[in-house]
Amino acid sequence: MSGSENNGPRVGLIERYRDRLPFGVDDPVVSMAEGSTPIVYAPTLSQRVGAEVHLKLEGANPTGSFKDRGMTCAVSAAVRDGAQAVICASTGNTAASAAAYAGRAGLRCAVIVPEGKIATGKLAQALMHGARVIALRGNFDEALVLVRELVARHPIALVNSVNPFRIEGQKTASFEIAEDLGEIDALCIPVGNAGNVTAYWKGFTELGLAPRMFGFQAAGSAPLVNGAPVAKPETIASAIRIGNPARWEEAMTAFVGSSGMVREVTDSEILDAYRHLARHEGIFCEPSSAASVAGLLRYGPDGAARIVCVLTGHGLKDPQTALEQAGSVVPCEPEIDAVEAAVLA
Ligand code: AN7
Repeated sequence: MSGSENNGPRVGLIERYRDRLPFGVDDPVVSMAEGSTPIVYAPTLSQRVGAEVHLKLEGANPTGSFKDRGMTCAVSAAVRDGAQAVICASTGNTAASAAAYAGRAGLRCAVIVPEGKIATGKLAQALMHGARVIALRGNFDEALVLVRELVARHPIALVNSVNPFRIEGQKTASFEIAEDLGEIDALCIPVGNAGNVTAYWKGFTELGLAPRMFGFQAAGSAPLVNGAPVAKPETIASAIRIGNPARWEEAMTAFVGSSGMVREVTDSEILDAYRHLARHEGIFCEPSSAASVAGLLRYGPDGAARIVCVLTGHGLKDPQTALEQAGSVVPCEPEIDAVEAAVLA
């Protein structure tokens, strides 16, 4: 049989894993063929840390982040339940994903984001997909408290990761890792609101697997590391600028239950990993995603031989940070001597 055989269009994760998700065959499915993302071997990282390191490219999802895994489930369930509107608080990616899936489902969508603190691409996405974008003069944690109050007053479906369907969808990333690589020893993952590490651990647990969960928070926003909420979280990694994670207990269960760890990485370590991935692995992720690799580089594999780092979002989400971190362009007159000098300099 040839490898070019046509197996039909790629399916989304609800269809792929329906037997392990809370959806029946007749339930409505709002999908854009999310999931089934690449796992790419990382030669330079493997060499640097002395272990086999793979990268799970969640930026390859339809809206450019892992949030689509949870959102296909949360929005499909909202449609099944007859919801007319969805809402979330967000540092950006949840907003972009909710807006896209709600648009596709014909639902209204509102997103509450911290004013001036979300990456440009994410803002553009939420607006383009037709969400009502509310810029809160406050941080993510305040936004989450307010949307929870709002949904208690109005029949609007909350699609933050406090929604159990989000966790169900996101756990499928563990299934994919197990199918593609077999058993792994450790998973390195950035931690913000702590939904994703909760979901990965649930997925591995359902498979009877227990890789060590190595979670990483930005040093200025590290409540789980400190053991106390952070009132004014700060970090260049705006996606994980979160001071009071909603899935606090579940995340700690994952770290303890897997003999893992939750540790911090500085902004400069995050940016070093971000640039290394782009330059030497050919992979452009957003700064928050690079926290997984920054943590591995700082703390080492700790005995793990085969490791997956989750790269949660695409680098194009945040062109501003990229341009600040990269070299500058070379201006040039349209003449061969000038071009030659510019190219060979
Ligand atoms: C790229 O979009 O919280 O620990 O509101 O966008 O499950 O919160 C985003 C989080 C990691 C952390 N990497 O995941 C939001 C939001 C990226 C992210 C995280 C986020 P969680």
